[in-house]
Amino acid sequence: VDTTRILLTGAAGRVGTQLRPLAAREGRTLRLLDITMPPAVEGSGAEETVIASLTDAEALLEACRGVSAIVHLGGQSVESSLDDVLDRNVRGTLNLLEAARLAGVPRVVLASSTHAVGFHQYDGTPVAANAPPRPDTLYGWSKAAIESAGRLYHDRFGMDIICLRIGSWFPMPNGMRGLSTWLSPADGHRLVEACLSCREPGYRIVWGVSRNTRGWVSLAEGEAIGYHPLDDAEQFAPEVIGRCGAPDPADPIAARLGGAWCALPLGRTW
Ligand code: 15L
Repeated sequence: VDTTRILLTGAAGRVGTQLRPLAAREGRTLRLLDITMPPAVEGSGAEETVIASLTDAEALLEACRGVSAIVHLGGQSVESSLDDVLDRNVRGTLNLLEAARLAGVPRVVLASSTHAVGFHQYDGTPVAANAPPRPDTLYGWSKAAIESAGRLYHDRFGMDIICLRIGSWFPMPNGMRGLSTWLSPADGHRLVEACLSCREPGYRIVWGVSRNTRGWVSLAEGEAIGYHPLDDAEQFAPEVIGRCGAPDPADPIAARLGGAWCALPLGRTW
């Protein structure tokens, strides 16, 4: 599978910036797309930069030309107004998928989120990667919409589309919930490489989490495409529990995959 030129949207964002040096390799060019200039990052490899918005169909088509795959991280990454999530996530992703189709890009990896399924509850059985949408916010709903936009482009045009239900991609787990939802940057990179290099994935949804002792979700779907996570948030448990206190088993919100997001005011801007 050709991975020599990859378009990375949202390249100036937190996750994009972490991914760039990890995804650098001999013979590969990352084409970075964002609305702001991505920062210089030590260890990054061959890169091209496109400053463009996901609302600019013409610029997206140009950006898609000559790439073998797209890793789509761009858009709104937390709860916001309906207009924001519609423009940045729903329209933005549809614009990108259409540009990919027109340019003949065969594979698109879409960043979805736990918040597309945030109301699911862990009951001791790992939650499947294709559990039906149960969004916890307008943001989560827009991620569910992105997943089904990918399905549309797969079913209509045969494009390979892999949706990643990313947990918490941070250098360290962000609080108690993070002990279950953490995706280490190294595992995030492993996941992206598996998505880029697996053969004939078709349409699929995969969890983006590490091999967490307190994990809630199924790793089987990721293993099926060659994603074998190596990190475990448990190494941070003493520090996190010391800081946040022991989990309350009776807390109805804590058992939901989306955690506190299940109780956020809808459409709240940060
Ligand atoms: C997300 O979807 C967000 O993009 C990210 O900022 C985190 O909040 C993450 O979920 C999470 O649930 O930890």
